[in-house]
Amino acid sequence: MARTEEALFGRLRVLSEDPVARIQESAVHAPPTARVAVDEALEAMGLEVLDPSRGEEPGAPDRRRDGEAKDAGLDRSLPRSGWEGGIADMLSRIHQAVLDGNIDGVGSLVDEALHGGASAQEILETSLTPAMDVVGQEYEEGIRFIPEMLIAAETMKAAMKTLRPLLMASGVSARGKVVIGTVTGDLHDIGKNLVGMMLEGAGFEVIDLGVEVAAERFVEAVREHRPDLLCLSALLTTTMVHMPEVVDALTEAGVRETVQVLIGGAPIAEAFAGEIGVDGFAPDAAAAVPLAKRLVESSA
Ligand code: B12
Repeated sequence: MARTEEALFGRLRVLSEDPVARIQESAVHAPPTARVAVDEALEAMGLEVLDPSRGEEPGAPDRRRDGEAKDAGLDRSLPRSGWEGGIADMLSRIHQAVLDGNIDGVGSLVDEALHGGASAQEILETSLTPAMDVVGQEYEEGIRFIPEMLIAAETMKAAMKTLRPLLMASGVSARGKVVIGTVTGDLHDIGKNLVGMMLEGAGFEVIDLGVEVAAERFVEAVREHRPDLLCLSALLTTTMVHMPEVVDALTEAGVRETVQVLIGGAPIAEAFAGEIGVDGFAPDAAAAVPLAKRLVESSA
């Protein structure tokens, strides 16, 4: 793929040059605070974010993080002030933190809510999960774009760091277990990661096998983890053909009936899912969440 080849999705421009995808923001009119947060989420995924409106080149110093974030009042070392509005207000602030992508702030909000008397389950069910539903819905409606969805998913994950042990201790089980991976020969993982994050955000326990996962490895993981759902991703027309191999391997191993199989990726269409006998296809991460919920509920 040539260095000049560009793909525009949402408000991001991906400059696809091996070995790392370089993402360049197109002219986004977002405030500095939102830009810093989005950039951080993308960089956490190993992507270099460049802003052409500032003439940024690969390797240039990060002026936004050092300068504008402080100018915009985003000095993350400052403690957040408390509030007096009671549990309902705390829960609503956590909900809002996910919508705002407040990755750094959400942990202390969750801590304060727990100290204020909210239960982990209440925070999950009243604040976090509904916020992710809104994020998915807004993505479908074209109000949010991939970066905002990523950052909301990261915020949810940050909140779950505190909540997960409490939920496990209190016996609240995850919505279901998911094993996810990109099929053999395929290195693309941005979309797969996004699907994994959104499913995690929706309350699933997600086991990510990574990229270039061979059919036998998927079978092993199904035997080992006994997931409710197996998610397969492929971004190349040359690798989507490995999806039926996974289905065949599951059948041969006698575990096909124990798991719902959901597939996705840019070259995949609904008809292909029907042809290869999987249980579902979703075109994007937002659509994957309700489908995953339906599949898991229907098999319970
Ligand atoms: C970034 C990128 C890369 C990066 C990957 C970095 C990474 N860590 O992922 C790098 C530079 C490594 C790369 C390499 C290659 N790439 Co590339 N790449 C892209 C690019 C530009 C963006 C993909 C992306 O991340 N999109 C953003 C994410 C969010 O979207 P997504 O992946 O589609 O995922 C969404 C949905 O598809 C869905 N989804 C995805 N997986 C799953 C799974 C489930 C279960 C569900 C339900 C849904 C789901 O939900 C996701 C989120 O909403 C695309 C072009 C494009 N517009 O797609 C080309 C593209 C996919 N690459 C292409 C090619 C040809 C290659 C190379 C073969 C180039 C080469 N000659 O070396 C290599 C292959 C390497 C390999 N063995 O895999 C072609 C594929 C053509 C084809 N149809 O086969 C594309 C389409 C470019 C093009 N126009 O030709 N690539």
